[in-house]
Amino acid sequence: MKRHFTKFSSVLLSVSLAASGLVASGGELAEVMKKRGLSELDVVRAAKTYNPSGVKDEFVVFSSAGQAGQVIVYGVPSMRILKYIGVFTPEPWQGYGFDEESKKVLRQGNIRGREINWGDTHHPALSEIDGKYDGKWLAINDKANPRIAIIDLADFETKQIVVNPVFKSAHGGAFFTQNSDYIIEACQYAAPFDNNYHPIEDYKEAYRGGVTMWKFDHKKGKIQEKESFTIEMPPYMQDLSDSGKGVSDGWGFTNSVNTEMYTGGIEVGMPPNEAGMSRNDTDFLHVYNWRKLGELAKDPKNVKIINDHKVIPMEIAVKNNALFLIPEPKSPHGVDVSPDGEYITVCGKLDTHASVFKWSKIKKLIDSKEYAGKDPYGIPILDMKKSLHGQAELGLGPLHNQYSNVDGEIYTSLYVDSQIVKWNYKTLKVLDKVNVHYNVGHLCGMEGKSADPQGKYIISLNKLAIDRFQNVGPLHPQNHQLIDISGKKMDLLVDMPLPLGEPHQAVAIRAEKLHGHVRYPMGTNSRTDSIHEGKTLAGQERIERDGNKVKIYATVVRSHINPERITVNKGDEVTMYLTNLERAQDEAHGFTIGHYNVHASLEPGKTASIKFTADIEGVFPYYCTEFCSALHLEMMGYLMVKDP
Ligand code: CUK
Ligand code: CUA
Repeated sequence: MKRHFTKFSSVLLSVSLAASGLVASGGELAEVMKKRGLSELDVVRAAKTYNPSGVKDEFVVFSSAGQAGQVIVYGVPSMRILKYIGVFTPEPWQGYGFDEESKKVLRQGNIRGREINWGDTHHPALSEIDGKYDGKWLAINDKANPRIAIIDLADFETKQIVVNPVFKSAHGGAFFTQNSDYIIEACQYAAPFDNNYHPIEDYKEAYRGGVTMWKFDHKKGKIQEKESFTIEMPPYMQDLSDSGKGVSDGWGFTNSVNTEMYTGGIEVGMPPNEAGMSRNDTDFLHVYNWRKLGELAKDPKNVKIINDHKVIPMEIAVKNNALFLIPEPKSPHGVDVSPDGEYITVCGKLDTHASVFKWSKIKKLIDSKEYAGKDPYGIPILDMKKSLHGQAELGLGPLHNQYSNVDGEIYTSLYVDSQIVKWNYKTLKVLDKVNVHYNVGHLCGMEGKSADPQGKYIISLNKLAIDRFQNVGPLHPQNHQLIDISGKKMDLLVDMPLPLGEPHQAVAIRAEKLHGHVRYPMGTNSRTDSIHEGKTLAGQERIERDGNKVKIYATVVRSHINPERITVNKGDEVTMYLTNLERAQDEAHGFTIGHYNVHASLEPGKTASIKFTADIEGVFPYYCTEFCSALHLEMMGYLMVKDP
């Protein structure tokens, strides 16, 4: 049953409490309000976010977990955390990094033979069809080690990690194109595309930026590395990006930060001690025709192969009228394309204005080859004024934008002012501002960057929490604040501490679009979605030995682990396949053997395996790690390791 408290009403409250067997009078509510020091407005706000037991949320948010390298899932409006998803960092609850199947996924993220056990996640993105979220796949980038991970929203597990073969860092991803043909990942800090040493003095010649277009197979949910390509760009520190949609479908837009090409200490071609990276009043918005470039990349004549990866040189992109620059206010953060694809809003954090570019104006300049000049690399520059629809003065430190279901309505975060501003990108009028606590980075609308924004709420992803929560030491949780945008004035409803890394960006989807499974087909390897070679049914449990290799085919079901005794010789290489025979919803078991640093989470139907060398002698209890039934503690056995 869904209950809506739109207005404080003691009559309604006492009726519904009476229905649950509790009796509350208006007097009791007044007493609680008095005791807790709540105003009537507080109670209304609480009622707008409160979910009675069993009631679910209207929206689901996928938030980056920053330096934790994970994804955080929570519901709106309740702001209840539902899950952490292991992505670039091992996560023991899910067995992620502790069973063999997930280790294989994590190892896809090895770079030049090195295992990397963390990530700096920034921008999650939901897969799209016609620019609308379809609830199938989630992609997220790692800025520190330029990688993209793909999470399957059928089971909320990470299925693939790809390493960018030419970038050395990547901040401007992940962004799906409107039919999920590609995922955009822009480089950040320019570096040589090859893996060799090049002195910083060679910055202009040997260092490069760019945008990688990862080819995405939407059906399989897999990035196709061989069909992906990178568009070479000058060493301008390309940054946040967005894909065109609707009228601008086929094009991509990427900001840049350091068109001065300042390199710190030694400034290339410039006298030292200048203001460095923000000396110029403008940086460049990169505009590129990824669809055309994707066609060009199929012909070997048009690409350089670097680290086994296709790179389209700048000259080729320019020659084919597929790469342009437009001056934009310096040090920009977000570039956000409107739901219809016609307006492109850029916020430069050192400028108080938001700049709204108009696609039809840009397209006209491109089609008529009307250029204002060329950059040092020969890329045509389009006139800023002629590309602009207009600018709006918003406040200090505008960063990112989200859209709502009202035509022309846009919401922008103001980092320095610690505010969210609501304005209209067509009329360029500011409509409302609300204070947030404190220093907002990204903001998250409900499907707020899709072709079909839902309105209703904005979440402010604040960089600082300062005094909002209980002091838990010098490292504070971050603060996500839920704002009701359904009225004329914005109303800040509630704070939620986010205690797992810095959630740079979050994306929200209508909950009804998600169709998570509750069980796997029996014997499934969840990381590959195929039947596991170690699938074991009841009665098939066995121990096989081949020399010093021991394979155990085991089952788990309430309330036994079968087999219950395993004896091996010291030095044996042990692989244990575990199949959860349960079909009941939520009947997960876990499995571990003490001292061997292994753990598997076994959801109904899943087969996972653990592998180790039995190099220490002794008796090691193994047991189920999920409290699964009244006989949970009895779900155990012994691994006996003897010196032969
Ligand atoms: S972001 Cu990642 S550091 Cu997306 Cu605003 Cu600034
Ligand atoms: Cu199975 Cu506890």
